Amino acid sequence: MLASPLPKSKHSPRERRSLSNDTSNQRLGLKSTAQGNPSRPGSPRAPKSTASESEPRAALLFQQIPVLKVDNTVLNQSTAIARYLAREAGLVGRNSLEQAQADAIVDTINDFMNLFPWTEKNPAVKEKIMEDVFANKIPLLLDGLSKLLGNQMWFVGDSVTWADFHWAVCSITLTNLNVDILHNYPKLLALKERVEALPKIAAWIEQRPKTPL
Ligand SMILES: N[C@@H](CCC(=O)N[C@@H](CS)C(=O)NCC(=O)O)C(=O)O
Repeated sequence: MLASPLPKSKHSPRERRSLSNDTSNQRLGLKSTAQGNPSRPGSPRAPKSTASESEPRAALLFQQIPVLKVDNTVLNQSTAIARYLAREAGLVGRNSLEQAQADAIVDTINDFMNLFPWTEKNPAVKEKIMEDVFANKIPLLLDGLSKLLGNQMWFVGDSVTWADFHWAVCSITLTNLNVDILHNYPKLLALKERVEALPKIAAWIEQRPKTPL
């Protein structure tokens, strides 16, 4: 991924990186979810990406981050990037329905995360919206996700998908904003911890650059 001197992201670089690294089931020590493994010729097992901390904003087609360079192709839109990486890694779901279920979870989480006033400049307005989102909106998300998960290990089917990864990442943002927010959702907390305990994810968390975000 490219980093550029733009305003702070709603997801930290570390969180975004956690979506885009070491995601294949094989590399995670899990059985493959069959769909999306790049067995076709010319399709890289893991996308080659190049990054530059000093890439100028003007070089970005839409002047937004994140972007992912795969060879000579530049992909924008974080969800499209995450879905591409998940597809390459076999983490999108075993069949078309599972893939739609995973997509729906990611889109739902994004809908709620987008309610936060990430770019609001006025502190008083920002605080008021934050309070409203935490009081009236986030409980809907957490209740729904908790019911959806039930007693399953993973959100979709019987193996991890990028929907679980997305939850693990976004739940960090939520708890950074409100440390108590998951206290009443032990199953969702346990899911986040399950993702973070996957051997390759745990290894990456250990070795990744330590940043303030
Ligand atoms: N829907 C896009 C949103 C991208 C976006 O808003 N990026 C922000 C940082 S989180 C940005 O680059 N803002 C700079 C600007 O718009 O000037 C995505 O998910 O990638």
